Amino acid sequence: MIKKWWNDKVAYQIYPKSFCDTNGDGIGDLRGVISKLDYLKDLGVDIVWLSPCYKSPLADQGYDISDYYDIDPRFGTMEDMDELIAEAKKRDMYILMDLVVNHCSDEHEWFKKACEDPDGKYGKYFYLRDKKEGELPTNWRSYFGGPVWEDLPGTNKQYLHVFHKKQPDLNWENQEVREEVYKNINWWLDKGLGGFRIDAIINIKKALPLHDYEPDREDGLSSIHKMLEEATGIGEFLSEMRDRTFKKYDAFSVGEVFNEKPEEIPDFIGENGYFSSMFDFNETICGGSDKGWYDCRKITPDEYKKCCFETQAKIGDQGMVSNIIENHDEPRGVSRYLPDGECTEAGKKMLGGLNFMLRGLPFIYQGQEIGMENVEFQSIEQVDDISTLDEYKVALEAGLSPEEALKSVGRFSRDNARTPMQWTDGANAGFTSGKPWLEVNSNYTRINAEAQMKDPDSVWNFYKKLIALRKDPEYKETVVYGALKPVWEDVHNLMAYYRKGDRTLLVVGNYQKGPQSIELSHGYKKVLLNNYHELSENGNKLILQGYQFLVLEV
Ligand code: TEU
Ligand code: CA
Repeated sequence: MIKKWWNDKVAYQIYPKSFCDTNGDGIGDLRGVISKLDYLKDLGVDIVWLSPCYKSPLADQGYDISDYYDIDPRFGTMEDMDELIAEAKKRDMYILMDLVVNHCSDEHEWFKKACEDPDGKYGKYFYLRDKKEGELPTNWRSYFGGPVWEDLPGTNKQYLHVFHKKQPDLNWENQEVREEVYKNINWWLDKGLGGFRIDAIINIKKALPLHDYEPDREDGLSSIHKMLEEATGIGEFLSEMRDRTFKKYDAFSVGEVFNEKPEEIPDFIGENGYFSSMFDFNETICGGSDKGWYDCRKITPDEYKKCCFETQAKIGDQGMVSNIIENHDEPRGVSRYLPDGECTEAGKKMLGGLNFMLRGLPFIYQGQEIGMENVEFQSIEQVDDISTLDEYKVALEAGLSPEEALKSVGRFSRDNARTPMQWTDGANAGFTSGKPWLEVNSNYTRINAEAQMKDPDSVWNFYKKLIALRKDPEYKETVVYGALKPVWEDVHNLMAYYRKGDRTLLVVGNYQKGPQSIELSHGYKKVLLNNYHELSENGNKLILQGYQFLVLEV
């Protein structure tokens, strides 16, 4: 495989609104990110992905952009952004921005011009259809609930929005739209970005002509996924974008790609793939339900293992997947993937280690490095996330009581990952001197970065060791490029795999509270990582304690 500059790097996702507030307005900002670059460097982070901070009404927390060439004043100024890029560069770090181009904001000038003249140039930037009383152009359900068609203000037309109604879909079939996107990407790359995370990109290709699908709920609507499964030809857009932008700058691009087919992997992330990488969402999809979050279930350790190994087998050495346990759209990984009541320090380190040591690029989401956990919502009033509020309604309509609905939907709420970063045990966890835009998780006195940086046995220090191992000259070739080979796959609550390069490493996690032993017929050479202080052995048998995690050179 041709080696790329980003292969051996470690990435970190920042959700700016909840990361660090420096002007007391309760909203995280770019100056806050700049102030924490040394914290990230100390941890060992190389690449920083910023969730959107462009001008936006924040209807979907910035994933609804009203000016792709400017920073929203809530987050700071373009000068702050330029300073952040420069300060990162001084530290050999790279900044990725979020490329959100399936849709823009309904407050973008393009959309305003489309309302003024729906038959003119900018009307063609969107999907518009003549309004017909009592019927919709298509019966698709928005990701955020309800139909995907909304009246175009001041006209007799309707416009398509697969997400929120304040996020009108851009018409990628229109070459002029694509040119606008490429121009913006290159403008940002010329400013020194390391690349982009590519938002919701599978949605840009609609199955044409637009048509209805079999309704799958009482509301008579059908999931967008039915349309996406039928859409063909996205490769034309993605290869054009690659050739017109990323490739020219050797930029890193990581796609938010769902339900790609195995035969498409080389096209997506191969040597000349549309993107450098794409995220593994297999674990997040497992246990899901078309009915809604209320009907989703927590997956078991054996399912978690199966999902990880399925992705690894699908990708093989065709490219580099990006591995996560959480992000700004998902609940906290340690609350989701560790059995209820067993969200322990040892478990958090084991989960982090098992994911981190997989083949691919590790992405740490802000707070994951200190083991931040889900929120215990007491009332729906505490919830900000539009997706959660919609899913709560779906749960009530399905007959759950308000308490049951909040509890069942709260487990999967995106707000679990959007509560402010917990820096200290001081007021507002050191996130802001003002009133935080979203309540701080009340467990910040127990879980915060300041305390963990001082504690050699903390989750934070364990992540620091994981990152150091990835960069260790003796082992980095194996950790970065080594083949992954599952072992003891059928053993219950045990996740173990070899990484085989110029060295051979055995990564093993005892994914349960009770002990279990493994037998190493050839023994081992060295313990490289252990989330316990000791390792009990009996000949070639290793007796693993609850949630014990090891990396052994064998
Ligand atoms: O998410 C795309 C996506 O697949 C969402 O529908 C996701 O499944 C949903 O957030 C779950 O509730 C991207 C961004 O990551 C997300 O934050 C945005 O809301 C969305 O696109 C629209 O830009
Ligand atoms: Ca602020």
